[in-house]
Formats: sequence, structure tokens, C-alpha cells
Amino acid sequence: MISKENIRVIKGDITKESVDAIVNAANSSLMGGSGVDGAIHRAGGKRILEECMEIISRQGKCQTGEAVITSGGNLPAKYVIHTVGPVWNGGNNQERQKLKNCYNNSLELALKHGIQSIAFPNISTGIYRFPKEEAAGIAFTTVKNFLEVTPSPVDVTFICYDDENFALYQKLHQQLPDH
Ligand code: AR6
Repeated sequence: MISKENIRVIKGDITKESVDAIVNAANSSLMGGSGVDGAIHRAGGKRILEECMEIISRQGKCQTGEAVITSGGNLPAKYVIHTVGPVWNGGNNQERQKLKNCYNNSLELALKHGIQSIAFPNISTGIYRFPKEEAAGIAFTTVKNFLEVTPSPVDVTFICYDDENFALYQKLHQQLPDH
């Protein structure tokens, strides 16, 4: 049973998190951008971009909903898991399923690398315009379902940057049992 102790919700800057892996809301080129992607590449340094370029040359673009992993460069986190969220286009373009895939694929990749703590930003809720309340529900439910069946425990933190997301995630967190 997943309780309040298994999932953390905080307000802050994900680049400052000392966890095994932080997740980046990237785009399919993996070449950086603005928002949280820009912040991670700025704080992490050029090593992350170099590793992203190697990945692209090996496998081509990172498709929406997929995830890849690099080192954390100069970040306190050991790894960065780059996932590509869907651009909100009204909801009839499999945006919900693709957002769910981002969380599941990031967690699968984390397990493969022995990662025991992971921090997620609120994927797709900035430049990609996914409605925040629905995105929060999908993120929370997907992570909760994953944790319920995973053989190796992972500490999950949702890092909210804006007040609206923080309030939405706090509300979802309060609905979890205490223990
Ligand atoms: N720490 C944590 N969360 C942050 C930070 C930060 N330092 N900065 C912003 N956020 P966005 P998207 C929050 O736009 O919607 C990029 O250009 C922000 O408040 O970063 O998935 C990529 O290259 C929001 O809630 O990502 C893509 O082209 C959340 O992070 C595109 O944007 C996601 O907002 C991806 O768009």
C-alpha cells in the first residue's frame, strides 16, 4: 500500500535536488531548450549535452513518451533521465497516454540503473500547455500504480515550481493514507 511516506511533494528548483536521478522535461531533439530543460543543462554543464548528442547519433530522436538517461554532469543528482512530454493539442492526440508513458518509462529506466530516489518536474505543464490539474492526476496515479507493483522500492519526489502545481500535488498527497 502506497502511503504519504512513499511520495514527497515539494516546491523548488529540481536542479538543486540531491537524489539519484532527476527527470528532465525535454524535447525530442534532446538539445536543450527553455523551462526546466534549460535550467538543467545550464546547471549541469556541457557533459549532459554531449551525452545527449551521443544518444541521438546512436538511436535518432527521442519519441514522445520515451525516456533516455545521461549522467548528471555538475548537478548534485547522479543521473538525468530525459523524457519527452506531449504537446497539448486539445486532448485527442493521445496526450494522456503519452504523459503516462513518460512517468512509466522514466521509472523503468531508473530501476534498470539501480536508482533508488528520483525527482520529477511537472512534465508538459509549461511550454507544452498540458492542463495542470489533469496532468497532476495522471502523474500521481501513474507513479502510485508503478510503486505498488515494483519489486525494488524507489523514493519519488514531485518537484513543483509554480504555486498552482504545488497546490494540486499537495491535495493529491493528502489523499494518501498516513502509513
Ligand atoms: N525546477 C522544477 N520545475 C521547473 C523548473 C525548475 N528549475 N523550471 C520550470 N519548471 P516546461 P514542458 C516547471 O516548460 O511543458 C522546453 O523548452 C514549470 O513550471 O519546462 O514539458 C523543452 O526543451 C512547469 O510546471 O516543460 C521542450 O521544448 C514544468 O517545469 C518544452 O520546453 C514543465 O514546464 C517542454 O515543455
